[in-house]
Amino acid sequence: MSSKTDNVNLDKYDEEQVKLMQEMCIVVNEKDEKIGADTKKNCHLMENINKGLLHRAFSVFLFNSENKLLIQQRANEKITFPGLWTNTCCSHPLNTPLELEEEAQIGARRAAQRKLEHELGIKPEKVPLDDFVFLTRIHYLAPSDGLWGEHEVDYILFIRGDFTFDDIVVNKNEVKAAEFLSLDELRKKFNNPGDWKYTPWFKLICESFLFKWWEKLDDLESSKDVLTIHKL
Ligand code: DMA
Ligand code: MN
Repeated sequence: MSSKTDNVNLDKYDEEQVKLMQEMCIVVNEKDEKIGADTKKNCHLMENINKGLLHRAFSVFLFNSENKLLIQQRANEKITFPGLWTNTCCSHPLNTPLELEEEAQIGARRAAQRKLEHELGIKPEKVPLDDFVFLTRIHYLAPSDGLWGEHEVDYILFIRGDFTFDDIVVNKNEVKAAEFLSLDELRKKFNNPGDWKYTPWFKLICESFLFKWWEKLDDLESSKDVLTIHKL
C-alpha cells in the first residue's frame, strides 16, 4: 500500500518526538500477518489510516504487589493523544529482526521491555521477557485530532511484580505524570473524571476487558485468548 506524508509539516512539534516519527513500524493485515513496513509518521496519519493502513502495537499493564495498576499521563510533547491518561506503556514493535519475531510474542515482549525503560526508566532486569503475560490482541481505530490517529493490532501484555516509584525514572518528554491506582480507585476516576481525559484505547480496553481481568489477576491463565483478534 502506498502512503502519503510529504505534505505534512512537522515543524510545530517537539523535536525529539518528530525524530521518533522515523521509526519503522510493522504493517499488518487484519489477521496480524506482516504485509510490509512504514514509518511511525505514515502509520499514524488519518489520511493513510482511512485507506486501511494498519500496524502492530503493544499495551503494557503493570501491576504492583498490591494489585495496583501503574497508569501514566502522556506528555504534552506527544504528537498523538498528548496530555491524556492511559495504561502503563504503549508503543510499537519495530521492523527489526528481534522485534519481528512472532514465536511466543517475543517481538512484542522485547518492544515492551525497551519502551518501559525509555518512557519510565524501568530496568529490563525488573521486567524479564517471560514475566509478561500475553492476554490477547485487539484491533481498533481511533482518531486523535483529525490529522493523526491510531489503527492497530494491539498486543495486551500484563506484568506483575514488586514495583514501586523507586523503580521509576520518568522521561519527561514522554510522560507527564504516573500513578498507581487500585481497581476501585480507577473505577471511581472513570465515573468521576474531573479534568482527567483518557486515551481511546485505554477506554476501550477498560470497558471490554480490563476490569474483569483485573478481578482475576491471580488466575490470568483463564483470561488468555491468544488466537482471537478482538475488533473493538
Ligand atoms: C502507541 O502508543 C501504541 C498504542 C497501543 C496506542 P504511543 O503513541 O505511546 O507510542 P510511542 O510511545 O512509540 O510514541
Ligand atoms: Mn500506533
